[in-house]
Amino acid sequence: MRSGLDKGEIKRMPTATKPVPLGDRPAWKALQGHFEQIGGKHLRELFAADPGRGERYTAEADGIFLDYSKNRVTDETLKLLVQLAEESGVREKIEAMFRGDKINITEDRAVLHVALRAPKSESIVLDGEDVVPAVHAVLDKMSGFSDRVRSGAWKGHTGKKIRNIVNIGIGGSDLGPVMAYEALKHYSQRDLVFRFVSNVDGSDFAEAVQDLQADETLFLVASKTFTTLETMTNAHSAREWLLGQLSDETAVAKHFVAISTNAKEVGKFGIDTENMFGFWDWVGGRYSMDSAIGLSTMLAIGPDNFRAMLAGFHAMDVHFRTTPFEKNLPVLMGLLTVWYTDFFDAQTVAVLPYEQYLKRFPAYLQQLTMESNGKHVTLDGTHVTTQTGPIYWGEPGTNGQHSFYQLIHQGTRLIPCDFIGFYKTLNPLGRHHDMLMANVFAQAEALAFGKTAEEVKAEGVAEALIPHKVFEGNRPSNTILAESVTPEVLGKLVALYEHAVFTQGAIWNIDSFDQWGVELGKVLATRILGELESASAPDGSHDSSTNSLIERYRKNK
Ligand code: G6Q
Repeated sequence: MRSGLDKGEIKRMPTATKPVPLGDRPAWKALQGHFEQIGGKHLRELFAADPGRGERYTAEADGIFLDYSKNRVTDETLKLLVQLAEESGVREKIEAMFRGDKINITEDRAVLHVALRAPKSESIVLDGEDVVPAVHAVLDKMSGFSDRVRSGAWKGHTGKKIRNIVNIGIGGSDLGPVMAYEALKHYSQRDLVFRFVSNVDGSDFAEAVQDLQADETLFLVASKTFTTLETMTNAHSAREWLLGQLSDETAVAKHFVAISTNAKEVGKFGIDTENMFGFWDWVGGRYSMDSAIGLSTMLAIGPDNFRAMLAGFHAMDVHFRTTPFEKNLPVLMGLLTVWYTDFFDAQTVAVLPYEQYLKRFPAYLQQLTMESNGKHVTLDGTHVTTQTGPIYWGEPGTNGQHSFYQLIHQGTRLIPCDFIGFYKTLNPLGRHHDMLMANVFAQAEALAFGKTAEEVKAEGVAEALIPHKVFEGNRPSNTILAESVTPEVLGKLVALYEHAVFTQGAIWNIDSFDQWGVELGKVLATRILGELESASAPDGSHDSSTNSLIERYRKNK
């Protein structure tokens, strides 16, 4: 168990976490009535009734532009959603997070990823101590180390410079680093090779190192707890692989560094704590890519670019904290998700970046959103009365168009989409970028307005085919635009989603910062592992399906 609490005990419940039950809030009741009136309205009608809608339903923060006009909302909807946010204590909850209150109540922890990107001049006091100087001390240590590796001053055991960097971590200690590396590859030092190993499946490690030389390879073991089964298994295999080539225990010091909050376990593994980059229990795994967990990112893009990314995060933090809800990007996006999830019964949200560099962004967001808001009880332990976190998924455009967009356009489900595009490409190549962006705008337009039977008929389509060629439209989307994929813009985009997730969790009154749902499987796997490896037959104490699967595996392995 990760928390310092005894089983079942929740030390304190901040007053801001005890709002009126969601269904009893006046704004919620008003939204129910309002939904009856406008839920069936078509975006065609809404646009026809308000020609200025496309300009009006927009907001911008530090160069991140959001067009939310293609959502099934009116002024009244937006007013009621903002009222819902106020009644749900979103404002107080934002302040509680930034102040360092222990809002992750089931783990009795503060939630202070915003401190990771606070400028040196700020002060955030937690348990009587300003955490900002410690954050900057780690950043400075990371910068010094990154400079040495990037310049070749850091030598491996045989005196060679490091050419390969392998990050070993999983979940929050992997998805952010992978996503950021891919997103910012354009800025990366190209003579360094980066690999990421996460899965306990040995093929992941084997493929990652099969063409690498140990004496030119640096492993970053990234684990907040330094006890995670997958990561420790991979880290031990990495050590064996290294020693298999270098045959000298002292080589470990030159080829392994740790990123962790657990100095004791790091020491036990044999990594000099001098080569450890720390962070703190108030950084949740899925909110940790801008802590020392981002060391691979810094090694790839350099300290200055990393700091620019942090500045981007911080700019969005300030926007979130200070901007009225009506113009607040994360709040608006969070509220719209609640609107579709709870009133339209939408099950999923598609995130569709029209930018190849963001190809891992949807996978990253899956953890951020679903581990945060996939909860079935409220902060006081009672069962929620509405749906909570939707399923996030997506692929970069235009690839998705030739695959699953069919269902978004003509299927029976409502799938709100977030389109993400950029004014400028990092790789100008003929007409490519205009073509890419033409597709973003075209998809959002087609989803919203569709094509009527009359329009299809007017094209001379045979009667029998008309129903097949009709696009009902009325499928909502956001369009997010920014200059180009820079470290700063990436920071802003990630923080945008972090805070949108926060807003949703605040409305649902759930703990967006714990993850108890990952525990049961871990415990069962440990027990089953013993049964798979044991020479004697297992006692058959599982259900009949699990028993026979175990038996079949034992026979055939
Ligand atoms: C994230 C979760 C989880 C965590 C991994 C890795 O919020 O807590 O994804 O990041 O389980 O944990 P360690 O970093 O402790 O190895």
